[in-house]
Amino acid sequence: MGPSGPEQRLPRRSRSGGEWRSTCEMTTQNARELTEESVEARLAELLGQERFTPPAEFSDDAEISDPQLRARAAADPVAYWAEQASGLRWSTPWERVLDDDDAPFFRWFEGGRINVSDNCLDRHVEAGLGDRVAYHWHGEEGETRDITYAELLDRTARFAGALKELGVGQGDVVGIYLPMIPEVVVAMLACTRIGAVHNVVFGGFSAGSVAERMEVSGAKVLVTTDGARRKGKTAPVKPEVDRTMGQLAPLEKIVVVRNTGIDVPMTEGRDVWFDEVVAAAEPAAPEPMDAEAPLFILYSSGSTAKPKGIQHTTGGYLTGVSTTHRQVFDLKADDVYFCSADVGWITGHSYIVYGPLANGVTSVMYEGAPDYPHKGIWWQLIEQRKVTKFYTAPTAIRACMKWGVEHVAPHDLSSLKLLGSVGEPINPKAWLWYWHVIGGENCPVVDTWWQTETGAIVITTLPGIDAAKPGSAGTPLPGYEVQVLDPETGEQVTEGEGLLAIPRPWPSMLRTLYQDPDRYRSTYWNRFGESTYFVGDSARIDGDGYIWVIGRVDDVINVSGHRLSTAEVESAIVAHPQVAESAVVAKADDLTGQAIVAYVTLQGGTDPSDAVVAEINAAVADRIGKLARPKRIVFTQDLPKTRSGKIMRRLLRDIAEGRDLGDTTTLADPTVVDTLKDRWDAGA
Ligand code: 6R9
Repeated sequence: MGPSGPEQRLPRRSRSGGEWRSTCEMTTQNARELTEESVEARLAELLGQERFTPPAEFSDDAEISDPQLRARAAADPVAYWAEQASGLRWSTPWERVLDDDDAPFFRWFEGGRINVSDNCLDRHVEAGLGDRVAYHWHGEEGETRDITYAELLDRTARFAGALKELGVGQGDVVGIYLPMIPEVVVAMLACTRIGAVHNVVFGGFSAGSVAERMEVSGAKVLVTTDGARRKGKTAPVKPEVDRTMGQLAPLEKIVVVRNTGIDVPMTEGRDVWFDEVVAAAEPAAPEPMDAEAPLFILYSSGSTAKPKGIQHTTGGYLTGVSTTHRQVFDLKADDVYFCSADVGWITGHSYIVYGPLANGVTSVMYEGAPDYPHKGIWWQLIEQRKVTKFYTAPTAIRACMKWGVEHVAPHDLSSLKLLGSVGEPINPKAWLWYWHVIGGENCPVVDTWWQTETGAIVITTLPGIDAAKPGSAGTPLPGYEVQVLDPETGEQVTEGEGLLAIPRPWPSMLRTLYQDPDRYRSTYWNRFGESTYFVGDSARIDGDGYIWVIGRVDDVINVSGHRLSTAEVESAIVAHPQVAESAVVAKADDLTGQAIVAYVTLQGGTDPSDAVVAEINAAVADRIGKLARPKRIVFTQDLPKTRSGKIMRRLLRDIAEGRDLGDTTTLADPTVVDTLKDRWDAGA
């Protein structure tokens, strides 16, 4: 691909850096004197404040400063998205921006050809930015690696060549099961370079769940590692992969990244070392891909035990993530951006890999946990790398609040200019703590609402022009329309509560569920018709059009911003030979947002041995991952069921959250809940 095509739209350098910095330093000076008491007192003062307007220094230099942009985009959203897409490098221009002939199977930028790795790497290197650092990688034990755009391009092109030599071609699925190391980015980009479809599985999931996802997606190659580090310990990964993956028919090759250096078994003819194939390979050129060619599948939890293979495509996804990343994070060429998510989640895909690289910014990538080697590690990294934009989740903010300001106070956070939040509703107190303690009351906080399905941020505040209301995500970004609909009538609610819906297609939307178009249709397009996307969240809209997301309306639990399905956890529990039945519900939790509570009936009695409890927990950890282990398991003789045999989960949630149970007359046996309540209160 040549350097022709539209001029690349890279962020400008910030104008008033010096002025801004001095203001920030003043506040951080105060921030260093933070105590729990001073913070408590300040938050109490701020709790009454409904709106937080952007600091003037920020607005003056904002990427989006035109308050009319939303209105202009709304007048012709298709033209607006075409304008955004033209900032990318296309090898063949599109013929039609939006094809909605076969709704809900929408197509964007039809006829266009584009390569994602070309846009994320080659384009910047050709523009002379090869020496710019793409990632400052920080390991758990304090190691650092700086990877420039030129280096990332070289590694990616070589690994793409290696994948081709291993028999991977356009449309083939490649599984990626790696910790937060630079190779995860190389592996993803290498797939996009040759049109292979990646299927990244979060490193915190068990090898068993990886095997399941590899099987259902028909992955040909899996890229994994010898072992992973977590909080000072090394966990073997490859032996676990072998144990669960050995029998998978379509899986032809396993590529192993040497990460911890532990000794691992390699199967002759099937397993190869990443560094060896990269060294031996010829670099591959980026292959122009159809705009609608599948880019990746990412499994996400739905209402049933079977995870949904959410499928994104090439041109629309890249347009959505690059546009929203630039606008929401107010990108400047000298930014240092840090997103604390894991690459295995959609936040990592869109806002650690594709958005930041498409925009050519420098990111910090951290391998470890927020409390290892110490509870101030993020703030230390922000200070050391002079991070300007930081993006994390409410659950992490609440954990930091609990750990105390003493872990923040020693660090100079005056480089920060903007803070982001994602994954679940952020409660106003956590918002205010973030704003006051981390942002020094000088950084806009953007609460970004979106989903694996939406691919990119949909609702938030434009940081240079919109006031933020703590607890509300804000309003739809330009080019999007979002509605709150009455659950009974489907009518639009202009002020009040209802179900969130998106009545118009957008470029980075999912295109289907992998090999399951019927489920795609029935999950998202049945409730309000074939052109209105059913989100699955309930929300309130206020008189200013600000949206306050309440939570999921399906059986999806959100633990620390991670989506898990109740059915998935239940199946893992009932797999235990002594378990007869299980019902899993979410309980509100101060730290993790929601926590998992499992009600379990055993074959033969309600009093399990400690071994059974441990085995149930181990089964959940093995099938799904440690994060899905129930916070509490209540053993019971019976579960509350309707006469038709449906478990009444509402009652189980009420018991767990200590609410009044209300009407229980529809139950087949109303005494069941009284016994359950007693067992709950007794801590059984
Ligand atoms: C990006 C991501 C999606 C679900 C979504 C909603 C919840 C995400 C939120 C939020 C309130 C926010 N959610 N961001 N709720 N405010 N800012 O998290 O994707 O893992 O697919 O989860 O998360 O319930 O429907 P995903």
